[in-house]
Amino acid sequence: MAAPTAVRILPEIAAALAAGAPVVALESSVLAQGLPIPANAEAATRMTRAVARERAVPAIAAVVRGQPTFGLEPAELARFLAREGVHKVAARDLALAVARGEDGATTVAATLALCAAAGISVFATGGIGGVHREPAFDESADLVELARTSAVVVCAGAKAILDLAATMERLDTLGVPVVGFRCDELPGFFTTGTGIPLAQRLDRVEDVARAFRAHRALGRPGALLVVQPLARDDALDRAVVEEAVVAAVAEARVRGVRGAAVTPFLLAAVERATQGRSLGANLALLERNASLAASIAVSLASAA
Ligand code: PSU
Ligand code: MN
Repeated sequence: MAAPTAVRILPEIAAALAAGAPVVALESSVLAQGLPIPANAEAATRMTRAVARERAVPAIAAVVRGQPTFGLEPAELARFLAREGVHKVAARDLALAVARGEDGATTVAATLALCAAAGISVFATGGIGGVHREPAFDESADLVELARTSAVVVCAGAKAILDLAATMERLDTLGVPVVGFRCDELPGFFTTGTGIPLAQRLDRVEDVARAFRAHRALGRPGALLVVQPLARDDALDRAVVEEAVVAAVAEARVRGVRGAAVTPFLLAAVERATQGRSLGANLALLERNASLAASIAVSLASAA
């Protein structure tokens, strides 16, 4: 499918899209805001390699000096990893980042918007944004973009810093199907489980591909959200994470952290409270999700 000229797509990715070959979109906000230096470079390497290992083409989304982009040149990636002057770009910020010629790292919401523009239908991330614990009216724009972008999105659930039950209810209302890949309950991002049951479970990549084809054939506007837990060895204890999150939310309240700064602040606070163990889990789940997304993209491409 011909890509609109508004999005710059690196040749390897454009060729794959034109040939109907598997492509996996990756977001850049997790690299420029979600993870510290140098773990962010490790995340980029592990995610892109995981996609390539499954024989799909990785496509990192970003706004590069005002240009919406899939695929970063090495020097551009280095700039984003160094994160100086790189803004966090959510859906609402896209047009302004372009108009201002900024470097922008795209969140799940903004990456989904670019996926729709470029015709990319599989996307891997760590954990989606959702309904915050407080204030509860702080809801990530990820949710509404998931409701309006037809794509398979692979994640480890919503980020543990959120109100997960409320986030699931919002996904329900928005008509976003949440499918457990080899799991029956919502994974807790850093933890394998949350006790929140899922209505749907699939155990095979081909079944996910089939479900997405049905979803698309029905003309459903939104995403198919595929959630998978990290491996037990990489997961953190639920009580440890919960305690860290409660402390992080309290600290954010005291410091008056608001808006787009909330999620990066809470992730960094949880990392400190778990002596960096949440960081190891975050890297592991990013790689695992990239790998599953790539297999789904391969399956979709082979049956096309
Ligand atoms: N997943 C991670 N780390 C992150 C994020 C996701 O493991 O930093 C980012 C994503 O880009 C997601 C964003 O879209 O956090 C949500 O931010 P907000 O709550 O402001 O919408
Ligand atoms: Mn918010």
